[in-house]
Amino acid sequence: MTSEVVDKYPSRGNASVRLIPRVDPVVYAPPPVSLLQYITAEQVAQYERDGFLVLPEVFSAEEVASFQEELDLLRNDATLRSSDGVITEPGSGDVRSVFSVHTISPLFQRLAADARLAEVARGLLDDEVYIHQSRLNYKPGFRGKEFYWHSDFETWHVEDGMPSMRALSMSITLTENNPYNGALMLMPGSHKSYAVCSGETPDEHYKASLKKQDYGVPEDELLTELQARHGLVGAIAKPGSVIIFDCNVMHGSNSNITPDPRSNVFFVYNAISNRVVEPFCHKPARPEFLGSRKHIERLVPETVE
Ligand code: 6CS
Ligand code: FE
Repeated sequence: MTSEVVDKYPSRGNASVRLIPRVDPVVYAPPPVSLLQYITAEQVAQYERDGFLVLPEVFSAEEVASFQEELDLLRNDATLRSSDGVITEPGSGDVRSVFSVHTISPLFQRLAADARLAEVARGLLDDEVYIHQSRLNYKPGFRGKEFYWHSDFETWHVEDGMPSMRALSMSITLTENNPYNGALMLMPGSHKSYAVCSGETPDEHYKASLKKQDYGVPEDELLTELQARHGLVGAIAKPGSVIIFDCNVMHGSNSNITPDPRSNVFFVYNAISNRVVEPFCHKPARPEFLGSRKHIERLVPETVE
């Protein structure tokens, strides 16, 4: 008898569309003293309450310049461009995302393990961590399209088989994130409710959803209810800042019609004890570049000299 993992957060299919309470903690242990060099106890409390936190200008101008150089190299890499892990914008050939940058770029591999990120993730999740997913989102000027409202966890649970809400994203801003060029928008506190979505997950859904997501998107009335309860905040930040956000916080970002790109690199830290199982939509698992499955290795945080 195979030990079926209990689906704590059913969504899509015949699940009924509503908000259900989160049954998992947000912060899994009080911050150890070693964490306080990166994040204060007050900031941990704010993260627990809101489901996200902006740490301003964590990385130096020199570090940001090296990330931006890598961002341009990857965008202009002709071989990479033809791979499945590179997604272009709907309606133009502009690069929208490059996935799995922690496996294709030594620089971003080192950044994912940087203690300023990995130690904080280990502390908040109170476990060893591995990278579930990484990506560069370019949000280019003029033609960078929106990322509609969603909970990352709903997709990672249903389509990747992530059992519990014991994961978080760190988005490092590589350009200005201002109110006009498509900064991340979040509903503070929404991470404590799970928005059950409607619809049947299409086969190979990711081939469409990474350009424009139509499934795993909450119904209008749930989004209206969540905004009424929690309001809406823009994560406005200078380059080199870190936006930490819980896997289940409701977020999205608008299209960018300004000349200024809004480019961020994202690392998704998942607790080793929360490694993915079979997808809860009972369809074939998504490819490795979207969700680590075959290569799950504990991250060893590195301090930069
Ligand atoms: O499907 C995913 O995993 C991706 N989709 C979105 C809109 N955010 C999380 C992740 O990058
Ligand atoms: Fe997302």
